[in-house]
Amino acid sequence: MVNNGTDSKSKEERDLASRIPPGQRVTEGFPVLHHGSVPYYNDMGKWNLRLFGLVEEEAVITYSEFLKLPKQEFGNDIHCVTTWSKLDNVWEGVAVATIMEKVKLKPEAKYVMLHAEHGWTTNLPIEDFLRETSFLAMRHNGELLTPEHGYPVRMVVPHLYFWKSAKWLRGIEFMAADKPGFWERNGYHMYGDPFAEQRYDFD
Ligand SMILES: Nc1nc2c(c(=O)[nH]1)N[C@H]1C(S)=C(S)[C@@H](COP(=O)(O)O)O[C@H]1N2
Ligand SMILES: [Mo]
Repeated sequence: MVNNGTDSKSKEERDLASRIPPGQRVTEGFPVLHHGSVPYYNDMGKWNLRLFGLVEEEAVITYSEFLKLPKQEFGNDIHCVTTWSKLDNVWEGVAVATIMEKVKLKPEAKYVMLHAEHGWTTNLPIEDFLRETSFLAMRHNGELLTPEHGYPVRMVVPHLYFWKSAKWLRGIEFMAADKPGFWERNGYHMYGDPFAEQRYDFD
């Protein structure tokens, strides 16, 4: 038999390798990365999540309403554009479909802008936001999100680089046309597929 270099690897090793996008290294830690400062909340009565833009009627979900929404378990592999990947994360949160029961989309809605605390934003196509695997997380690996990782609610979009997973999520805006968010205005790719290495787009 010709040795093609994979013979010595078990199926398990190959399956694992296929989950790691080109140019990524697996880390056991959970690095913290963001622009600006971590928001601290002392009055959750002031927190809400606003769904706005191309919807029939805007919706505002308060923290106590959000806590009552049905929660599900989700899994993902994190791929950060700065080349670290963290595999097998277990999250608890709210499915995007559950959130979308609060609004009726206008047919022109084709893109989403996620708005975080302090005006930070990130953009993605609406079908990527609506994907069954995308969710709004409250817990990571059994623990409540820490302030550094996005407490109380962060977006997680498993199939895109992790910068699309807005921490401290406060708003979901539905738009007709694509528009760059914070990092996208600063040279990051408009879409960010880790398997296609869509890291930066400086053209
Ligand atoms: N609100 C907000 N969310 C953000 C960011 C940010 O600067 N602000 N950075 C993004 C980037 S670049 C990455 S890699 C991940 C890091 O998440 P972590 O700190 O939980 O690892 O958050 C993303 N979400
Ligand atoms: Mo990042």
